Amino acid sequence: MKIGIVCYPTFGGSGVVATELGMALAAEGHQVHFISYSQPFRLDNFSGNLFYHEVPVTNYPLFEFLPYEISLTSKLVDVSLHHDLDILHVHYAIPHASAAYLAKQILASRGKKIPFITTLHGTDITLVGRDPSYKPVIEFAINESDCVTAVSDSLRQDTLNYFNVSRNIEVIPNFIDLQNYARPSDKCFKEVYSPNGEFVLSHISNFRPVKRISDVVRVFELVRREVPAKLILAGDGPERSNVENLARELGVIGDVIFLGKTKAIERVLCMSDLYLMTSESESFGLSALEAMASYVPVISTNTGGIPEVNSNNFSGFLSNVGDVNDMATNALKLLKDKPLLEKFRKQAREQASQFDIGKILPLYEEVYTRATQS
Ligand code: GMT
Repeated sequence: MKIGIVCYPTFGGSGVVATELGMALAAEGHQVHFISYSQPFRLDNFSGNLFYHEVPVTNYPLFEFLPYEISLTSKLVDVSLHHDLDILHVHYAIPHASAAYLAKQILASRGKKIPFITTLHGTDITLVGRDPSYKPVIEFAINESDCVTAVSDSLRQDTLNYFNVSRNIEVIPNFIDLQNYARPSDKCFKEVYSPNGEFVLSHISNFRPVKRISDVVRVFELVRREVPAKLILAGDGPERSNVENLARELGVIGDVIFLGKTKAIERVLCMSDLYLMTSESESFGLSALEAMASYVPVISTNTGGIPEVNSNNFSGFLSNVGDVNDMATNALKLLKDKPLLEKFRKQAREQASQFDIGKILPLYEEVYTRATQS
């Protein structure tokens, strides 16, 4: 099949999932065309059936805001026609679903029929999409999609609650390629950050308020009162300086390592003993799944789709949003009991294996087949 995949190229779960999906589809023999405004950061595979088309957003002195959606639509029309695509798969509804809808109409006027799949990822529904300045367009584009998927049942429910959606939403969970995540070993170079064998706790995100990273630091401070520990924070974003200030105020800055944006996610997880996810809202929590695949138990909140990923008292523990005392108690329960930590490490990996790409890829292929045949 010839598949056009639209995604945001930046650091963020939706772009990661779209890119990994595209690369896996290409490995299965499909021809995959990525369409994005810059090269997706995880797109590092070369193969004869992988292509990348950049959306050039042209500026003009008249424009105060760049017309990204129009440029994207034109690129979708162009690539669909010239590469004779069978299907478009857009990740993140805003504005990708509405651009795909318009491209589909334009292509129909030129005699080419092409269905489009919309995958909802989270903030496109729970934060941004609900805003009245986007809602009517997003609602319409969801209803007009040939197939709609959501990355968790929680996100499916949120979509039905917030929007007037008349069509079926299928849940296809996010995935990881288990073989890319290794069991912690000497090759992790853990001693670089933990020279005296301190426990390593980690968190990876885009440092947006929804992640509540100050809670990560508060949990860490409570843990470090009782056991020697280091905290690795990977990523960057609007909350970074608040988080640094809090770490200074709490007197833990010397044990917190700010890595900034990094592609070396596997390396960070490889040296981690526990992963912290303190989000206020999370449709899935891809980084928690990546941690579990790396044998790292997850101490998380119980919001949104996280309970569908992190199994309480098995792959980690779940607490109410903001309950840093409970999260610290759970972390210490594992860190103070070596056999229990080891048991949870194995269970985390076992839980992650349910989301291996080998199980999820056929679900997307089945959706594509159905959409192109109807
Ligand atoms: O979490 C973010 O801030 C990034 C966002 C995105 O659009 O890339 O992540 C969303 O999609 C991920 C992939 O499906 C999910 O794992 C995240 O849970 C979801 N984020 C939220 O719902 C806040």
